[in-house]
Amino acid sequence: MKITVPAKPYPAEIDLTETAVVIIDMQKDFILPGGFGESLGNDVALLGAAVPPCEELLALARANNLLVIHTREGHRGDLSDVFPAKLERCKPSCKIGDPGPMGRILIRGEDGHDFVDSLKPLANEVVIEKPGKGAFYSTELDLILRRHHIKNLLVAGVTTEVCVSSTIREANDRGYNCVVVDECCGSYFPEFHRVALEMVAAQGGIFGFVCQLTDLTAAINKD
Ligand code: TIU
Repeated sequence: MKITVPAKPYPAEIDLTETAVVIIDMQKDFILPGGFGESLGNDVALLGAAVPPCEELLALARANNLLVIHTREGHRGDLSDVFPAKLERCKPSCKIGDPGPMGRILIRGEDGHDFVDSLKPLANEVVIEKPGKGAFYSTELDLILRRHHIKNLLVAGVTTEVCVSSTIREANDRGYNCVVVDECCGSYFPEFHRVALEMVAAQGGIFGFVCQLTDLTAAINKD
């Protein structure tokens, strides 16, 4: 089913049968106090605003049988997949692997590494465990998308200028058509959110499209 979504820099025409929803890193470690995001000195409350729109997007995707991909940033318990630069840089108050109120920071299997309660995947949805910022780096994401003949990505998650932007750029170079859903993304820096999305849509859509959730919902529910 082809739909036309009002978007920047111009309406995005996408075939829903070739479209996946990719929700980036909606993990407690970034969104709740006591996790990785807070250890970097951020006010994590700023990301909470993206949760209800992501819930809506997830419901929309499930109602329309779209492929849903959830990604999680995190590492092995022995830290064998973390480069020293990532461990040391940012001078965090707690390092990756240190104990925190939600378990060891950014370690797979710990509570903080898991998704926030309202955005947990269903059994039939894909979870991509990623060691980097971009969701294609060192993961099976490209393989899974190609296996499902996906050409378009509806992109959501946190943070807009870090993992969301890295993923969009990686996706763009691999030939995917990204439509970023504005309210479904969030940043510790509202200005960075705005500018990161402007960068996506600038120059005629150099990295993709940016749409509003209400417009996407209306376009999908039109038929
Ligand atoms: N620090 C920050 O803004 N983000 C990250 O470290 N990871 C993600 O964006 N997921």
